[in-house]
Amino acid sequence: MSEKITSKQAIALEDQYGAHNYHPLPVVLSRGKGCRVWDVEGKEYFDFLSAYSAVNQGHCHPKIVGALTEQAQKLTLTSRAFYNDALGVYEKYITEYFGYDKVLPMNSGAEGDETALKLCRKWAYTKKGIPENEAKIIVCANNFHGRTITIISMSTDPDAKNDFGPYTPGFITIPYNDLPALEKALEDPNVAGFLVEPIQGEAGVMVPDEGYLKKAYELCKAKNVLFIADEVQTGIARTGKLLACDHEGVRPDVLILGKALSGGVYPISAVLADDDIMLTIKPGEHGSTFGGNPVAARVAIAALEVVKEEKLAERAERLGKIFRDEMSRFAETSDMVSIVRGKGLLNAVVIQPKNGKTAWDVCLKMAENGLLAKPTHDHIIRFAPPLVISEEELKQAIEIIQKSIRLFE
Ligand code: IF1
Repeated sequence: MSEKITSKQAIALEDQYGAHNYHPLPVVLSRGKGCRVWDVEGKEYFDFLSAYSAVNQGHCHPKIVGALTEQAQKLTLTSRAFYNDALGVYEKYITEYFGYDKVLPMNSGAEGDETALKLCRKWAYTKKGIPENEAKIIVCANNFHGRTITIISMSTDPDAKNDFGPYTPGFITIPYNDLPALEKALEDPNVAGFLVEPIQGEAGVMVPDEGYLKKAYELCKAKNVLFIADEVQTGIARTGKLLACDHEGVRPDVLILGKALSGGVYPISAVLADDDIMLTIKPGEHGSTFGGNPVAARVAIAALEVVKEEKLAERAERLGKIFRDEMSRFAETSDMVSIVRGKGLLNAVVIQPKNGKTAWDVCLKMAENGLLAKPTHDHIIRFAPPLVISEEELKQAIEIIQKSIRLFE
């Protein structure tokens, strides 16, 4: 039964019956199409969050939703105790698409990261010869890889981490975008992997120096250490290439994907690697009830096809330049916007509080004016529209952003 409720009622229900682990903008959405969403009162917005880059292909893409509904009427879940007629087709498709021998299907991004960590440890003991329980994985300060106990054990964010201990050992934290620190950490012979976001999303869209990923990859190779890329947020055309690592011609040893792998219609994640790594995990050693289910398989194929058919990487590259150009020009005459940065259509604007007004107030004002975005770390606003946005729509959206900021100046 879907009774019609007002925004006020919907917010009150979530507040009373839902855990208070989020603080959303006071907007209640009930419909989406392409780069736009509508609230329950019918007000229209540009969506500049894209569900944290899960709806790169646009809301409710007909081809992806079609794949979902068609498969959902035939067979939804078998578990991996049996074969199904969609999984192998998907596995062939995605491994050829990204150029790896094998894929391991999971559901959430966090599960993808967990899978990659387990895979790295398994490889460390069975291939690299690291003594049992001694393997270490290098991670970066200000990372975001999800919410599980092990993942928050790698975190340096007190909100994500505090009061959730004890933590999983086995991680070495180094600063992001710091090659000497990586080189030094790699001197430890028990290091098995280096886990990195090609652009740090939650940290505020931190783009590393040009050449960082390539050099980091080479340093890892020289020490027989796995280069593990978390492309859950940066992957699948968001940054102007299929993968953010493609900007530097780096092919990760282990690749983690999530979010847009389903175009936002279903939780789907995947870990890709070649046989010498992936086949270290044997039957019974890892898995998931839902991972690799037939609906996910059909949805992911459709979502990846859309990325190619609609040339979303090229669009993100071209439109991202327009966004940064326009916003950088605006920043020259604005006291509130200090920095504009990003790649493709993953961008952020750093806001200097003005007259007590912060990034949160700017986001509220933008919502009022018909554009949704979310602040991160009080002073940064991430701008990441669905990649199907047109140039004309992007320009309209930029106007809303600039007009909203001007109102505080
Ligand atoms: C939340 C940010 C985005 C991710 C990377 C793994 C995961 C994520 C690089 C885990 C998830 C999300 C989750 C969301 C907020 C969020 C986020 F603000 F924290 F940084 F996207 F921008 N690796 N990122 O970014 O994927 O298990 O959630 O499917 O509310 O926690 P998941």
